[in-house]
Amino acid sequence: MDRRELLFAAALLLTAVLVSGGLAYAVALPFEEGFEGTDHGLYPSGDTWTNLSWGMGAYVTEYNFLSGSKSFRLNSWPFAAQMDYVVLDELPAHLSYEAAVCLDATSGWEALIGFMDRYNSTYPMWNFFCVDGAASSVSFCGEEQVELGSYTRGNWCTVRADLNYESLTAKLWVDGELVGQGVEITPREFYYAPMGDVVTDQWGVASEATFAWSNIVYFDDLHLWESSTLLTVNIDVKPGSTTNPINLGAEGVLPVCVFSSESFDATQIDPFTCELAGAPVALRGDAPMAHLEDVDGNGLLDVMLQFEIQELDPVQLSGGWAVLVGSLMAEDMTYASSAQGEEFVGMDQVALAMHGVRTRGRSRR
Ligand SMILES: [Ca+2]
Ligand SMILES: [Ca+2]
Ligand SMILES: [Ca+2]
Repeated sequence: MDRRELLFAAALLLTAVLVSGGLAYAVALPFEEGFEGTDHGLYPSGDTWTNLSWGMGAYVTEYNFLSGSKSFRLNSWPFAAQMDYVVLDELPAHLSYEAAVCLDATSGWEALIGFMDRYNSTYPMWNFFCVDGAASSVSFCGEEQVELGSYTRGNWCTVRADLNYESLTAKLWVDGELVGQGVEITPREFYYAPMGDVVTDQWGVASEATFAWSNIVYFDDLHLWESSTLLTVNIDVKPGSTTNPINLGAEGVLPVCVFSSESFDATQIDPFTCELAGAPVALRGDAPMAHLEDVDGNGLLDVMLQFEIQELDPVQLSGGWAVLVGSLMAEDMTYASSAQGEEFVGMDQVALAMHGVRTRGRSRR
């Protein structure tokens, strides 16, 4: 294809995009795209993808891929980025996205992954990754740019952001490794004078307009989903014991401490919602056996919960771990520490014993 044909094809595609512009369907979460359902050389099929800025082109290719046999290839002009996106039908308070990206070994310079929009002739992006072939680096741009690690052109790299729009922070991952926590992000919706009310619901991939003649980048295995709102908390089965032996044949209660931290207020736990290995908190009359106490002496009150040993499910403990699940009290949902969600989970290792009756003088310990 010579350049004139290419421009003509680009113009045709642009027309097609403009004509069908209002018809693009918003995608539901979870959204997964591996580009296997489109023939080589074509724009992704269906009404999912929309072109935002047209550079040299975007099409599904069989030349490079991470999974299956295809990926999405984007190529920009020096002054025209190639940007393509999907519209999300919802923006949950906890949203994660993941994408695999590969910069062409010789002609790949910069790939961008995240939320994008158009304002006149500019293309602002929010909460996006930048994979830079010239600088050999991966960074993330939320409220500011954060360097995350190195990258070598020609390799596939997987980036992931867990966005928490309540605390306005993100956890960031590169190739499955947690490389950033508490990174400040841009809100889901905000007011920006030149653009008015901005809703960051267009997520996609881009080949940045660099000064190189061609900037060829590949994307595969795109994934967006509503993140778990489960909080992970620190617990201690049998405070004071490090081995945490549980004699499943015994009567009585098993104490478990749930610790407070700077980001979690254990005093807001609803004991009636707590379960340890399937057992509810023991009752004394109608009251749950729970009390507040600063067990670790850090100045923050922790919660001591008592569970009936006979109610514990041996099967759930058989792996050597006791898992506690529960919820915070509903009226406390405005409390800052519960911003990540009302449910929590914690676990501790235990050593099981099954003695029915201990024979005096013949204890094995
Ligand atoms: Ca694929
Ligand atoms: Ca313990
Ligand atoms: Ca404490």
